[in-house]
Amino acid sequence: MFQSLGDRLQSVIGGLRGRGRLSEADVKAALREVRVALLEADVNLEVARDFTKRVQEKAVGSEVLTSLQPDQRVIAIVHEELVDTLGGKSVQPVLKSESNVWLLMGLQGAGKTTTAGKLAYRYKGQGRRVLLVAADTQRPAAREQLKVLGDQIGVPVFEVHDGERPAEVAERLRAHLRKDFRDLVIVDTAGRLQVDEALMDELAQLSRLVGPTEKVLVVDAMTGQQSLPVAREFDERVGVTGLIMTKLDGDARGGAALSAKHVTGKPIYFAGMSERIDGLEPFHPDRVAGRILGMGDVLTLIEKAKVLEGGDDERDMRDLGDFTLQDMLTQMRRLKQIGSFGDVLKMIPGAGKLLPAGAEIDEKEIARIEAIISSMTEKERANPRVLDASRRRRIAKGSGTQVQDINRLVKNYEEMRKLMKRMGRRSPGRRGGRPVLG
Ligand SMILES: Nc1nc2c(ncn2[C@@H]2O[C@H](COP(=O)(O)OP(=O)(O)O)[C@@H](O)[C@H]2O)c(=O)[nH]1
Ligand SMILES: [Mg+2]
Repeated sequence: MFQSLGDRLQSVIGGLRGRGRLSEADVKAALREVRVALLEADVNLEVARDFTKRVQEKAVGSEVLTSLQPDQRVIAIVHEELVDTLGGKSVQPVLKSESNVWLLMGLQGAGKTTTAGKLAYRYKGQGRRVLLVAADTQRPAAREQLKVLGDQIGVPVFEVHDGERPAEVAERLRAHLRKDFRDLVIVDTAGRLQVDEALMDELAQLSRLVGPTEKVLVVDAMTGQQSLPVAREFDERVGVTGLIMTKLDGDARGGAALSAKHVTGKPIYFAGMSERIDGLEPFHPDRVAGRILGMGDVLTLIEKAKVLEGGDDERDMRDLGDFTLQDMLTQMRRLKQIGSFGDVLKMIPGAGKLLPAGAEIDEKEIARIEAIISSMTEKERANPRVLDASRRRRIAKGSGTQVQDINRLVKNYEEMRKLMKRMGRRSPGRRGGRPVLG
């Protein structure tokens, strides 16, 4: 996500490094490049303009111009403004102890049905009694898709009938819930290719009749910021409480996410990060900004690892600074199960840079790293500084690799450890505590 925007911003800011004191003209020139990068990432014009204006005001009015390391200050300001542009504080949908009804709406193909399944999976995992409602009265195939998802995750699916009126749907649903109580009802609705009157009427009626506690608009990040203006129509006719942005994996340039708050005025609750049932993450503007700027997203990484272990991994939280090679291997083994290694690596601070340009590190690479680390003694794993030339030769031999491979691994590890330490010190999540639902 945001790969090329991140690269561009990092290189513009990196260009300020080691230049000593900056003039106002230097800052302006850098910000012009930032603005071009934002526009190329499909960020809304006004958002891009405001963004650079605010960064410039802060930069010129602060110690940036007198600082000997102005890039550090600039990156902090850009980070702050990115967080703000992405919506500021993370917002999650309201979830009461019972009687929650969430209505999912959006254009066809936005990812409503997939997202309904992901949400059901997520909250079932948190002990909720979930019901999925397949409310597309036009297309049996759309209902079947949700049925398959429900079966897969063990969540019941309530189906509407072909052509059933919203009033009947609401009535049957109410009767159904009286017999089989559910505390979270997720309604997947029909989409059209474009907003049309019939769709809006049906949605508005359904919404009035079932009384949703959250009205969530699902938007496709791949479509770019042009996926956003429909939010106004949905908001006027049905009301929108928040957004879920899908397909933020892949080539999404980021324009939709960075423009969403400005264009729709609504918070992004979740981001869809893959087609898989577990590919949904709470949207944390600060973490996303960190990822864009290559500071990585250690907190999301740790949460994923925790989910996988099913345990509480306090140690990881506390001791990021003591990150050892052994930790690196443990993380990698766990994370291999979570998703593509390339995706995972991008969440580690600075690690995105370790990826060869345009290429993802593949499973073979991780197997090689595993082999190398497995050939080390406990002591070497805990403290790679003891690795002299003869130890490196021994490890290379033992793992069937070359000495250069060992050198590269140690170098990468050192870099990662340094960044982890830095990130661990300033990660905002430590002050903020855990998100309500995350
Ligand atoms: N890569 C990726 N694909 C997604 C994501 N969410 C949905 N999709 C895909 O988008 C397509 C349309 O999704 P669907 O849920 O049927 O959209 P709907 O018409 O709004 O119900 C499907 O191929 C999904 O697998 C996501 O977060 N990432
Ligand atoms: Mg659908």
